[in-house]
Amino acid sequence: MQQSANGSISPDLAGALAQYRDLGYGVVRGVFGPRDVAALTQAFERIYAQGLARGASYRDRNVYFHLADDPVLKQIVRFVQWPAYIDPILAAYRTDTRLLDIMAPLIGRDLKQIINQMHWKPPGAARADFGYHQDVHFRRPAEAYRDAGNSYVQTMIAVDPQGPENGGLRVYPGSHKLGVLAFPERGRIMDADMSEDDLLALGLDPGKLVDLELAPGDVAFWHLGTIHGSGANTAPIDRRAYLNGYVTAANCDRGEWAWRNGAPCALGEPVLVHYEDLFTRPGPFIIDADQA
Ligand SMILES: O=C(O)CCC(=O)C(=O)O
Repeated sequence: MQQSANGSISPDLAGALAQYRDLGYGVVRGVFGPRDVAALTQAFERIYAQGLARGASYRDRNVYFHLADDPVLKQIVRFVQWPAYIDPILAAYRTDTRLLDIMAPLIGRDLKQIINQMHWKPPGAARADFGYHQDVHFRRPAEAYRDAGNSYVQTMIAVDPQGPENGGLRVYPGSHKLGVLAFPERGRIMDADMSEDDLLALGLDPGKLVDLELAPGDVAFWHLGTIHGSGANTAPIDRRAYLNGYVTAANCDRGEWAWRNGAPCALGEPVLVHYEDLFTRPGPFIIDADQA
């Protein structure tokens, strides 16, 4: 528990918040306990099985399953966007007070949610990298995200232990102060390997990169401008992570409400987040492998 009953901030959380402001990322240890991790693990297993059973990428309004043909494992579910619409356990964690306790000192207590995403890197998957990037490039249309640098924070709950061996997150400390960088064009970040050449092309020193070592239940969080990526899973365990990104509601025209004045908001009929055709082509529909 990071905050005391009177709302004061624990030294651990204070340290992580200070590091976020200084270096663009923070980690709070043990935010979620073994029961939470067990519930999340089961949810990941449920949703993964649903994805594989469909056999192809799939959309139903904001819910999107992304399957990939892996050269080694044949077919994997790489990520699912907005599973909280279809799974009450995942819905409960997106508005968990323990996440609000980390967000509130940074972006307030009236928050919308822009990202709700599950990531898997099954052991042995040959293609599971996320190339280096800054999330700011994906907050589109830009005019819908006002004062983005001060208003938006991405969070990630570790479900499995994670580090460089199983494709954990690697960050470039201080990069949130470098502005919006022109990364070399290499297609979608989920199709690009985590190449240090991208950093060299920007005049940055790959020697400064830091691997985040997380235990199940730890929460990492980072700034919209923080350069990060993640590599292959060469370990015998999965690397599963539950990502939720929040924004100060007054500064964003998109997203689902997460908390109003600190009170959790349930999901209802989907609103516009990323899927531009939500109202004209809601689905459900299968997406061919070459279009996914
Ligand atoms: O799961 C990962 O390692 C990738 C996370 C990421 O890059 C992102 O959410 O922007």
